[in-house]
Amino acid sequence: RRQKLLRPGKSLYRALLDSVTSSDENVKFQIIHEEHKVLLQVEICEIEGNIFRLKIDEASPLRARYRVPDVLIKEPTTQRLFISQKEPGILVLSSVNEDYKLQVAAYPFQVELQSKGETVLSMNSNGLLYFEHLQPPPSDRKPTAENKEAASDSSKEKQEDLGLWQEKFGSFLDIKAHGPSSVGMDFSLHGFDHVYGIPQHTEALLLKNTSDDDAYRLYNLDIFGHKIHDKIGIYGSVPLLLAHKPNRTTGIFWLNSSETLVDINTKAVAEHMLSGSAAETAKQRAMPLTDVRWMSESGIIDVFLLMGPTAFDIFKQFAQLTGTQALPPLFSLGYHQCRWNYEDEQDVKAVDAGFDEHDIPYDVIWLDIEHTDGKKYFTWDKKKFQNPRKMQEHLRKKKRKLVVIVDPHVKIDPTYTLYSQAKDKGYFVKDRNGQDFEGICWPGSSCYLDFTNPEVRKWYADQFAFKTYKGSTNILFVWNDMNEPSVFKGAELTMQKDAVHYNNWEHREVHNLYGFYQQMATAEGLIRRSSGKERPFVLTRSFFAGSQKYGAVWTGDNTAEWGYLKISIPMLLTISMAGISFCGADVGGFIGDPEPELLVRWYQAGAYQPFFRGHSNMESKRREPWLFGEKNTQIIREAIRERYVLLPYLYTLFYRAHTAAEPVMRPLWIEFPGKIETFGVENEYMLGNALLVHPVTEQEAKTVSVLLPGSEEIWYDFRKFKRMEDPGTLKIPVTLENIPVFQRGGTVIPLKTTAGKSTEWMIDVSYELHVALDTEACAVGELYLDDGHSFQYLHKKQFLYRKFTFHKNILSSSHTDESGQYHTTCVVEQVIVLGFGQQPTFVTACSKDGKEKEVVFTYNTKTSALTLENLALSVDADWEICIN
Ligand code: MIG
Repeated sequence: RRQKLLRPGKSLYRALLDSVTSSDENVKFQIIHEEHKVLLQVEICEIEGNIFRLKIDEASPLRARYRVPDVLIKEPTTQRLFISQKEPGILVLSSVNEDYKLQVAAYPFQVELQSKGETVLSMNSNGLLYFEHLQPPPSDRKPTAENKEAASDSSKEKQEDLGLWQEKFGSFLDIKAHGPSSVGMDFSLHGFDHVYGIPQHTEALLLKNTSDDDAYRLYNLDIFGHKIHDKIGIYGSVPLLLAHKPNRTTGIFWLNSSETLVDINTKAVAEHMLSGSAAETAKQRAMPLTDVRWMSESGIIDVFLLMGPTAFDIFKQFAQLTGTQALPPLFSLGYHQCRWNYEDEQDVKAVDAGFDEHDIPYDVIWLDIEHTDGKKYFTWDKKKFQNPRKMQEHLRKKKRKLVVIVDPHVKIDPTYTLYSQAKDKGYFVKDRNGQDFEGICWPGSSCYLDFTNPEVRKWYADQFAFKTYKGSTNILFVWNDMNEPSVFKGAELTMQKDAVHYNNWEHREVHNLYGFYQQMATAEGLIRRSSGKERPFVLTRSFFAGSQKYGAVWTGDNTAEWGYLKISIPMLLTISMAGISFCGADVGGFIGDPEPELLVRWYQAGAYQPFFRGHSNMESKRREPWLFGEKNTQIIREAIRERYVLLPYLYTLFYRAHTAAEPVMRPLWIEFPGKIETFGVENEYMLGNALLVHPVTEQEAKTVSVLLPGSEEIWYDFRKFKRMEDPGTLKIPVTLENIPVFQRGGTVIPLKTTAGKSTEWMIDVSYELHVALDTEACAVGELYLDDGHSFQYLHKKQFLYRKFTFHKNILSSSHTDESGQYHTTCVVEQVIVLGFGQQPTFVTACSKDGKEKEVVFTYNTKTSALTLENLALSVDADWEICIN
């Protein structure tokens, strides 16, 4: 509210260019506010890989202001910026290669960033730089004339209205011990009118213009039954915004973990073009411009400008700062069966058996909060789960896993060891009076572990040790819920902002980091219980920038309605673009009961999304896939089997996300950055670069409109292999059997020839390659393979990273990365070449040792698909198939 009083206009900040100093690390200078005369310190640096960082803090704050720790994976490597011009009123900084220039105008203070002469973005051009310097509390001030006035009744009211030192939310009082400390700034993105990112909201892919009181809010909250098409903050936030135009993508990463609002305003502005001859008058044309205004409750201004220039460069730049997606254990890419709750050991056994009975693959069964003894996490309800180890041994024999929930609130109960230990050690968040903060959650009165404290995280990680966590085994993995944190009866159902954390930081500073830290500690615990050998799996509801390093996220409590299925696509795309590839939405919709058709459609969509879990609320009817009649069971079975067959491709995509920061699930525009018609598409998406998926999200749909982008592309029906008519928007007939999926010409997709009961049952199943030819009759693709669960791929280079190339009628298999070695007896059994011009006369396969054999093939003249059979070519060897 205070920041909003500052309207666009001339900034009152002046840069004091005499104060400029420069070093290898950065360029620093001060700026002063013309009215209240407080000095701010500005620091600008260039980071290797086309990234610029701008920091603004008070030159001499009353006390240190919060700087977000632990999100950046390391101190970024800087490159020297040169002062290429310094005159009264202007300072120009150049990057080493002179590709980039930063123009700093002294008054009003503004910074403009140019790339090869093109202005990409400017800062404070609307004069919305806002920085509340810390002040002594009113009671400490000497009664000067000014303060006397401030103490007068009317202005005191005004101060309270604006919440400077305290604020009321209903019955909650937030006392701001350190007073007002809000920061903000505006950015203008030149030539851009498509902006994306800043999850998590139940909103469209393209960010919309905001109006007063309708900003995108980044504040992690547990909002049960949240609406769709809303900019309120839900469970997680990543303050990364992407802007795109045909020849460039740019990113703004606003590193601040306090409550943050983002205003967006896209408009057309007149651009003056000077024409060649002086005689001609200047012409005007309309240019798009997007203004983005960030406002945070506290902390400092610390912003990273990611200069791309491509979307994939942005993903790399963001990963360079915050890390890449952790490589998931293979089982976690299978199907997960969850419910609040699977009641007891018999229930677990019965559901597990149900999957076998109905011949549906699945990897993991989940236990929600009711499995515990009175919501005391790390314990078991002794009646319902008398022998959790035995239950896990049973699942282990079936080659399946168990995930249990572990929430961050701790029941106040002196007989509960977790509580009494944490209490003794002082590991809980405190209230403003220094007592342990108490809130209500599932167990009743609870305290909240202070995960911002590294010592608490270490201790927490140790709780996952097998000997400490009684009844746990190495097939048990973890789900962190309620970690916004959720506090029943708290303001907005979360922790008071004036609660106090480690090092005396108020909760308001760290709020959006709370879940990030819990998942970090949990993942560390799972790694440590295996002595560093095994990859963890941890699902979290709350997240922040960098959460990708610790596991998976899901979109929380969605509702079993068509609109929620539809919105899940842009929501997952937005989370994916923000670095978190391993994401999913509850299949079926958590709240309520989906009609069978909706459930079927949700399975079909989920099967082609990164994290694939069916889940349902306590009040919802049971929803195991076989409860909706034989026909629906059959269709769901088919959807899940398609997922399992596709796992080699999906796992390879995750390896790319892990090593090269490429999102697994991607909006069309990042694959077709020059095609404007793709920029707003959110009803279909790419899975990797090879598959285009168009979920059906309308009831009783008979057809869907599919955009197959790229005039020079060829697209194939993924199941029927036939080439689609020319690209463009096609009306595709659909039945309930499946959803439209297409393979892009020029790609090779590795698949398994058949699905098994779980991923572990499929280790030896042979492979099949789908080679889809482009206009040049070429294709390339990859396969990544390792043991699927350990860190040996990293420490011992035990992996296979293969490349398949189709060129001049020869399909060859070779190394992508020779440093990796992994032995497998698996073979490529079958190859299907899509879009093959004519019936071949003969086909031979030769291995590198010169052995040649003839290959059996069939050619379908209708679809132009050539199928090569009984190949038995080793996955880990080089070979060639020649088609004549
Ligand atoms: O609001 O643990 O989003 O997946 O089943 C209820 C019970 C608390 C919220 C999670 C949901 C989970 C449920 N939890």
